[in-house]
Amino acid sequence: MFLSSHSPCLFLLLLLLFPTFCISSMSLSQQSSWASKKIRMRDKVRTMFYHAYDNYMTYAFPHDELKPLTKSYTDSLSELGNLKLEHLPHDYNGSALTLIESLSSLVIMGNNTEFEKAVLWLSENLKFDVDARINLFECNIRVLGGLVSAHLLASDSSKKLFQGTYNNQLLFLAEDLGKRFLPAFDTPTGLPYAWINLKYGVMENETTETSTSGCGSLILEMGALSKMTGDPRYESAALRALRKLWSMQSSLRLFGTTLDVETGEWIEFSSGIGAGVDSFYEYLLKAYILFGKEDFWRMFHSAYVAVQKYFRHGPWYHEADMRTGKATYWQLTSLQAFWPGLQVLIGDITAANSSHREFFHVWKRYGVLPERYLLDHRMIHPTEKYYPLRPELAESTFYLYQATKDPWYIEVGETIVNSLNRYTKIEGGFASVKDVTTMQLEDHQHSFFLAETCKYLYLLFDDSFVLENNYIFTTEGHPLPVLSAWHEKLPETYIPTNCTFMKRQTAARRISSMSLQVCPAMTLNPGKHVESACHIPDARSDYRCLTDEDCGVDSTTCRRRSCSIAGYCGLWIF
Ligand code: DMJ
Repeated sequence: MFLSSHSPCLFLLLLLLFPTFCISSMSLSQQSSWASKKIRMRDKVRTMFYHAYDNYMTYAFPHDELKPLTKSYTDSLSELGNLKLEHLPHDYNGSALTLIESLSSLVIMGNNTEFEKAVLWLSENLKFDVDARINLFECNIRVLGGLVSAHLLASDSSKKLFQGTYNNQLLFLAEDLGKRFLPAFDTPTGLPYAWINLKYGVMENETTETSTSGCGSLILEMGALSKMTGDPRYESAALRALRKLWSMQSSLRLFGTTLDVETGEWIEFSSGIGAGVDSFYEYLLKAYILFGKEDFWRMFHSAYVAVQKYFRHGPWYHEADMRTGKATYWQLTSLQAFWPGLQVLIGDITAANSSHREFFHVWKRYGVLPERYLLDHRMIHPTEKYYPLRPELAESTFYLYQATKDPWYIEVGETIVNSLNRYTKIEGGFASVKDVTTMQLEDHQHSFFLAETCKYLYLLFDDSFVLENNYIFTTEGHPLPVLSAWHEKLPETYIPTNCTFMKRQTAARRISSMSLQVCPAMTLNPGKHVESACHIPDARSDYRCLTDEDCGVDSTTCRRRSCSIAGYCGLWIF
């Protein structure tokens, strides 16, 4: 972590000053060669990001997404519907989606000038009072999440992202959008419609079917919007939907995949941790980290135990019927690859590592991850052979590297980067893969390639952004800071720095409390004293343990860590 943002020379100097820094078994020359590899790889990812971004800006902006093969654009996202910019010509149909999605990545890559330019453009041109039918879930994670996160970054005076003055323009946009979401929740159950017209609300004869993620993954963005505006309606609506969904769990504590928002009945009883459900689990844990409400932890705890019990088969996760717990589909889907990253956040490193290895195996076998792989037949699903530049494997690789500092994950990242450049990079940007068996391409560069795929790869090789602050990433990869003002548990003393400190000799060096959370004591020097509002370090410096007594208190949640069966300190729930 320390090496990533510093040159090898600085590293050598630090070693001279603080010999105990060299705690790993790696030799000096190995350490410095890893450090320079990380810098090289970071630069490679930056080049990838700008290749995607510049081509989008040239051929697609201000439309939604780039079509890199034909160097044109698309506004008709099947998942997102269309947003319009009112002042533009009548036939214009875009929302500059990829620009919104790129905001936080621009900040992470240190491009403040482009960030400011983008914010100013959006504040002058983006309007939501348009006759457009949008998907609530997608619009929430991509547009609302992108705006909320960028607002928090822009208004963080310590970051000095703006040359001029920032007047909360993004917050006003976010609030306008949030208000337009509210009619979707006006159902007998409180479960929101999946689709809503931004100008007219819920359309006549609108479908009443939605997904578990569609109802259960709104709380981070809408909760943050309420905290920032002081208007409780967004958080209340998201919370009411989540609670209703929660009440619909089976006696086995499982959930289905699709449901009816008017009746509150399940439609699809089979589910897993992939499509239609994934971010529901993710948001239970992340809402706990962001808001510190004990209830979120309890929900996550119970849901996680059920997932491990009924879906897990060794390193794989199949689907099961929520009523019986019986396995339904033995399939690995590319969306499931986010799960190891989530497991890292609770300290379940061993399980995370073993699943991650299997996903990486499949990646290596095909060059990228096929959308669906049939575990029972050991073959790709005949109609889902595509890879739309998804981020999930890169995301988990980033988390696992944070937790273990095992250079193997750097190699995994390098393989991912090389495959993306080899198979998907073309002159006009990065193209999705239509068929991973032939590597035939498809004319689509999804916005999440810039919001997530490039971002997580960049953070894997250069984590200076998370070192300085404590962020939780939304399901679309937009960072939200963990603030005591929004948090039920964090003490006031957490406010000024939002960081923990490691005392080294006389100088205190800032380290991220996220890194402590995901990486129990591992990045610390043995024998050094760690101070934070509530953090108590683990007894052993190698983040292993024999009993709970060896584990300290987590700095972000102030919760006691316990010792897993595999001997890791973490926010274990068993
Ligand atoms: C992203 O839009 C989000 O991560 C979502 O939760 C599911 N996955 C896609 C990208 O694969």
